[in-house]
Amino acid sequence: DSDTILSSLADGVLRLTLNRPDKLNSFNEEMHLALRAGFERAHNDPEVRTVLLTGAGRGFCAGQDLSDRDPRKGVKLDLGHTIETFYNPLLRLIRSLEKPVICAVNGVAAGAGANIAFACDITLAARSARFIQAFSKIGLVPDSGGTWSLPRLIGEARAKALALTAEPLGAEKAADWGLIWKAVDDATLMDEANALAVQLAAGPTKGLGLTKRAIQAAASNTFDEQLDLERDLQREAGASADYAEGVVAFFEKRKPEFTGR
Ligand code: T3D
Repeated sequence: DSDTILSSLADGVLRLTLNRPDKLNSFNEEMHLALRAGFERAHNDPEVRTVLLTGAGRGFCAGQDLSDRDPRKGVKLDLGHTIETFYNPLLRLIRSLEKPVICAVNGVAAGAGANIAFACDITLAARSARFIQAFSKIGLVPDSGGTWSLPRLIGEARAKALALTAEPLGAEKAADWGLIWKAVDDATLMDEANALAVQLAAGPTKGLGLTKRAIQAAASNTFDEQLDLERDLQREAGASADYAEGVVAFFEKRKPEFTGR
């Protein structure tokens, strides 16, 4: 069924909701393809100026649907192939999208579900949500960029402990440690996430996208390379219509009306 991802566009925000609540929104191939299609649309459709990703029901995402992985059903898979075919393209789409990706973690985020949340640009979580590197419980290795993002965001000691023990991490602590932007009351999560998404979608999309690119590039650049990159990206941002509008609005003492170009 094609309802595994609910998708709607309003106010420049493409809302993508993981929608397999009976399975805590764990991934099967169909949901992978539908989510990928959503992010591909975000890349290609200029009407989309921010993506808001969340989950339906009580969980955000429990990672891979393990019912597709039951060896008792005679299933024998090359997991490297499924990572290459499904998870890696999704993570690349999220990171390379030059528009803000907001994630509203409405409940438990386990396995790939947790690491997808950490790959988004701004992640808010309901206070009751928890993040679990569930991989080690079933003999697997963190994927979806987890071995890259965890040590960078929280350092090797915490990254290793989370990954090796699969101990659940509450939303507050995830925010204190810098894994996510903030933990908010369960009742206000979606209002806050929506308001932030609408605010960013009305922003200077070009400049926001270049900002995302610059910050991500810092992970592998030297200081000098980063200074050069800032020069190049500032040149590009400075040629945008939104920069002109921003400066004129400043002098006219009014709110800028950005068009995203
Ligand atoms: O295979 C590859 O392609 C490699 C890629 C791997 C990527 C990965 O993400 S590997 C990690 C896979 N995920 C997990 O190992 C997490 C498994 N789930 C859990 O550990 C727990 O469900 C949670 C900690 C996430 C939540 O616990 P709890 O107690 O809140 O809920 P629950 O009762 O365990 O789950 C509720 C239902 O969802 C339940 O179904 P039922 O009994 O009511 O019919 C449960 O079976 C189902 N469910 C939860 N997670 C999954 C799942 N069904 C299939 N796959 C799941 N991952």
